Amino acid sequence: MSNPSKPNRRGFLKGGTALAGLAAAGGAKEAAAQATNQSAAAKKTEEVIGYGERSRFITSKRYPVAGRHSPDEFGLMFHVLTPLQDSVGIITPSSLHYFATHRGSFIPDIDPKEHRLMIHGMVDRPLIFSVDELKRLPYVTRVHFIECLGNRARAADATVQDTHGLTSCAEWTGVPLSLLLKEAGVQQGAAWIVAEGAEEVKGSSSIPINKAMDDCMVCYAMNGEPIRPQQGFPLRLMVPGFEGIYQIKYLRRIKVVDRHYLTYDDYGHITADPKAAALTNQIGPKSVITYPSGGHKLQGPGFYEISGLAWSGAGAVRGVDVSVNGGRSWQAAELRTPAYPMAHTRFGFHWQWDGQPCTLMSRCTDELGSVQPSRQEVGKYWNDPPERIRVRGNDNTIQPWKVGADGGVTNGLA
Ligand SMILES: Nc1nc2c(c(=O)[nH]1)N[C@H]1C(S)=C(S)[C@@H](COP(=O)(O)O)O[C@H]1N2
Ligand SMILES: [Mo]
Repeated sequence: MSNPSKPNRRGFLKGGTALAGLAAAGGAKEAAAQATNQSAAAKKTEEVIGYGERSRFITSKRYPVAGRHSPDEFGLMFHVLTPLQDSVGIITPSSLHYFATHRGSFIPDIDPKEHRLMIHGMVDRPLIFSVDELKRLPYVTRVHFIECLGNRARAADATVQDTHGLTSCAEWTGVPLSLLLKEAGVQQGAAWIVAEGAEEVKGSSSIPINKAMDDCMVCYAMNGEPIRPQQGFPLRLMVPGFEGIYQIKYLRRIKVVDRHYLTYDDYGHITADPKAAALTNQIGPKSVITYPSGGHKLQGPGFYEISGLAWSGAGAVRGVDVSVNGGRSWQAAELRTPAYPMAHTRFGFHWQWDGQPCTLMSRCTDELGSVQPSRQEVGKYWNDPPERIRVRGNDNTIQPWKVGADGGVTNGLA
């Protein structure tokens, strides 16, 4: 804000520069050169302060899952992993949020002014919203994790980025879906919704109407700014606690229907075995130690603060236990952040390393009292032979990290 009683400081400075330029040489050439310098300076200012960047000494990066390059030779994007080994707190920076496309896709370049969301099907009043119209409505802001069903630890994985990097957590802002559905007037007999994205492969998923009316959000912002294109700009459906594939990006259509629709993307995520099918929509109680984890190196015996993340699709994290002896005994860790429902929660644990080889583990209990299982427990449940345990649905099994006598940390599944 300028103060009208004082001379305009910017105008004053500009005038001064112009006079100085004239006095020095008076040539048109010099004036032109000066103008160029000024616009270069303005551009530099814009670059340096317009939109921030991190220190050049910080190199933490996402990378694609093994064997699936992103972008591939056609420019399609697949699955890209968050560097959880470097994570602190619970918010994943937007630039490091994992991203995934169901079948490989170009990230669409959507003009938000052109974009529309249609709500139709079994409703009294089909509605079409522009992004600006949605932004006029009452909104909520919540912290939620997203996790892909493909987030499963393999013995060959070296780091926690490889074993668990297909989950991230952000602050999401949007309109409650229930508000939009009530506005449209859901008809008797409606049982599901089908949500569809705008990109060329039209990612879509079926969601039960009770979940849609409960806590789903039509989001337009993430971590304090418009959602990034890789995360679904300009609109994304948030289905808290459900596996990633339900969180429809580039949301353009919600159809209210009377049954579960077998969409292109639901296919492959549902199975004829109801026991397994029930495991594929809601993420189970899960946790992982992010420090120290695979690839870290401890600098000799002494004090270390074990740090990790815990989450559950069923609600808030109630507690986390840590074992420093491969699961023979467990001790309660401290929760270091608020335990928001369906959000990553940071835990910490004081540890004196005696220099002996050992195995570190963490185990989450959620607000329902459900406890994260070990791989052995899951294998027993499915009657798998111990050497060939196959985790069906969401892999929420306990992750062991082995600490060697040299302080090197490796995957305990290997
Ligand atoms: N429109 C659309 N929405 C989508 C997808 C997609 O390919 N298209 N991929 C889904 C999958 S498989 C996951 S795991 C999550 C990933 O969300 P993110 O890319 O923001 O991390 O988005 C889901 N929503
Ligand atoms: Mo996914």
